[in-house]
Order: sequence, then C-alpha cells, then structure tokens
Amino acid sequence: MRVYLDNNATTMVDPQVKTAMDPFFCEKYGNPNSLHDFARDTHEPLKTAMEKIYAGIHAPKSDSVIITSCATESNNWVLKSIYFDYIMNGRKDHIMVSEVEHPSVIAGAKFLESLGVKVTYLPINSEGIVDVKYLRDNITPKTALVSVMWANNETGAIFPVEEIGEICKEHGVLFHTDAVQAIGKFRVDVQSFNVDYLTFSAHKFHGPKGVGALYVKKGKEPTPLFHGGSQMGGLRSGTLNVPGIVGMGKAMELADDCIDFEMPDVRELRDYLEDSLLELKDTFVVTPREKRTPNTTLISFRGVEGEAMLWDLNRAGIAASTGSACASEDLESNPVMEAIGAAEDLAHTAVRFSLSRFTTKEEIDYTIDVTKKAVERLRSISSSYAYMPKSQTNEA
Ligand code: 7TS
Repeated sequence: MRVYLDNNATTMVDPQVKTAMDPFFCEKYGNPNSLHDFARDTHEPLKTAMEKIYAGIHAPKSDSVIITSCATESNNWVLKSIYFDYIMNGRKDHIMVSEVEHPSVIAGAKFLESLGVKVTYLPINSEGIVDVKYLRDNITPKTALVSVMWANNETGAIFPVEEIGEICKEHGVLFHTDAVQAIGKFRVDVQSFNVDYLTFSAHKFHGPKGVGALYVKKGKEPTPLFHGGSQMGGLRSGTLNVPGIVGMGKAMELADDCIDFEMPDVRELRDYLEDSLLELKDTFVVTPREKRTPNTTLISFRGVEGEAMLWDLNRAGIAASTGSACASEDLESNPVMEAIGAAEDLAHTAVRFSLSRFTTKEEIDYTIDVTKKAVERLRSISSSYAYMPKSQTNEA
C-alpha cells in the first residue's frame, strides 16, 4: 500500500483541476498579451479563474491579487519591497517576523538583517502559538512590517492574525500573513480583519506547482521584484502561466467548497490517527487540537529519531515528514520543537503527518499499524531510550 501523508509539503492535483488545465497546453496555448485569436482564447478562462481566486479569499475588486510563481516568491517580494519602499529611504528601520515562519520569510528577514535592518523574531509559547504580547511590547513607530503566518506548516497551529492585524493598525504598521496552510482548511476572508498582504500557493490545495499569489490591499502596492513587462499591471512581469492560473482558480473553488464538506471528515481521520498513536507511551503532541488546522499532527515518540521513523514508514510505502521538505536533507531538529524549547531528545523525534481530502480510513488504519510497529522496533534498538530514567517516561 502507498499512503501519502505529506500534504503540507505538496498535494495531489485534483483530477478536476487537471481537466480544467488540459486545453491550455496543446490547444489554447497563446500568449494572452498577443494580438490574435490564440491569445483571445485565453482571456475568458483567465478572467473566470481570477474571479474564482478573488472569491476564494473574499478579496474586493478594488484590491489586487498578483499571480506569482510560488509562495516563496510572494514572501520574498513583500520583505524586499518593504526594504525598497520604507527602509532604504530612512522612513523605517525595523520588521517583525515569528521565529517559526517558513524559511522563505526567515531567510528573507536574515538577508534584510545583513543590510542593516533591525529584525525581531517573535517567540512562540509552549502550545506553539506566536506570543502576541511580545509583539505588542516590541512594535515601534519605526516598524515597517509585521509578517506572521496564519497557520504553521509543522504543527498546524493557527495564529491569532485578527489580533495581530489590529495591533498593526493601531501602530500604522503593514501586516503580511503567509496563508499557505490556511487555504482550504478554514475560511479565508481578507475583508474580515486588517491585512495588507497575504500569500498563498496552488500546490498546497490540490492545484498545480509553480503558481502562487500575493493579495495586496489597495494603495499598498509593493515595488515590483521583476521589471520588464505590463503583466499584472506592471507589478509582476513575465508571460502569464495560463494553465497554472486556470488550475489555481479551479483548485480554489474546490478548496472553498470542501471546507464545510470534506474538512470535517479529514479532521475526524486526523483525530483518529492521533488518538491511536497517543496510546503509545511517551508520545506527545504540542498544539491542542482546537487550535490547529484539521489535517495536521506533529507527534513526538520519545527515544525514536524522526529520520529513522521516516525510513521505516517509507519502506512500508508511507510518506510523512520531520520538518519542511526544503530542509529535510539536513539532520536538524524540527524548528518548531526547538522554538518551543523542547528538550534536545524530543526535538529530534517529531514526525509530521498531514492528511488531505483524498486520505482514506484504510490508509490511516494501515499507517497506525505500521507506525506502532516502527516505534516498538526503533525503541528496542535505541540505547538512549533504554537508559532513559523512568521519571522521563510514562512508565510507573
Ligand atoms: N509558506 C509556508 C507556510 C509553507 O508551508 C511553504 C511550503 C511555503 C511557504 C513555500 O511554498 P512554495 O509555494 O514556495 O513551495 N512548505 C513546505 C513544508 O511544510 N514542507 O515542504 C514544503
């Protein structure tokens, strides 16, 4: 059996999305900016797709949704344009990001730091939720931007973006949220709270890879990263990825429909998986369920090296993760576990299972069985577990 439980890294393209994209490879392949009918063939489908994308995040027509190549591009764009627009000219000198942002934000912040920008890395609490009080206490009149993700990719923890948006508004600070793990998991409505920029990426919600977007509130248009064309109102030059945009539109429509219908089932399956694995002694989950996206569990098995666990799971056909795929070749501890301040022996033991609307009960039953056996096997050969003081285990 092959079981895919790494949906926070990427998802299967929904067959309906693939069907919607198909005509734009070998039939309707014109460049939308050309002046012939091959180009014109793409105009109506692009318009429909963009309407679906706007509807999916409840963006008003007056605001912009700029298509990019991925969330990494959108996140980098926000950080770098803030530097060009507000910091380089001396108006501001400071940004704030949570310490558990995706590397595309953390590395961007570190780059700005190397240019002399002051960066505050917001800590997270023992539940894996960003510390809003720390933000409130450290925001200054010179702060240009706060960038805090909506849902964390490792734990699924949902961050209080409404409250953060309010604080930013009070202080006249721009607010960006990376909503990559939010779309399709719960309702995303950019009009329901204060937000200036919002990132998302199609391949995280059963759309194609290589297409993402940045929502931009009217009047907050960032300096472009790419110059050289008139696409996206000159804000993001480059020939439009027509099949990608059509695919993202369809994926967004389906994702929105699924929030009420499929997501409760996904949550039930995730809870069943988690409950079953928590029956094992010395097994921990950090963020409480009600504060998490419905599809994610990050679970620690004391005494079991996460990478060893992945090896056993992979041999049985199960795909999971110990951290971002982007970082999975480094044998490093999970960044969220580190940020929480988990003991060294636990920081290396976290395994992330992320489900999707295509995950079945049979797959979860199989995963529970394989995981339990793997934990038993790996603990039996773990010298650190064998010699661990009984006080550190659940054993009497
Ligand atoms: N932001 C978040 C919150 C993410 O989870 C990811 C990918 C990205 C940005 C980057 O998206 P992309 O469109 O540039 O690919 N996260 C993961 C992960 O958790 N494991 O592999 C990739």
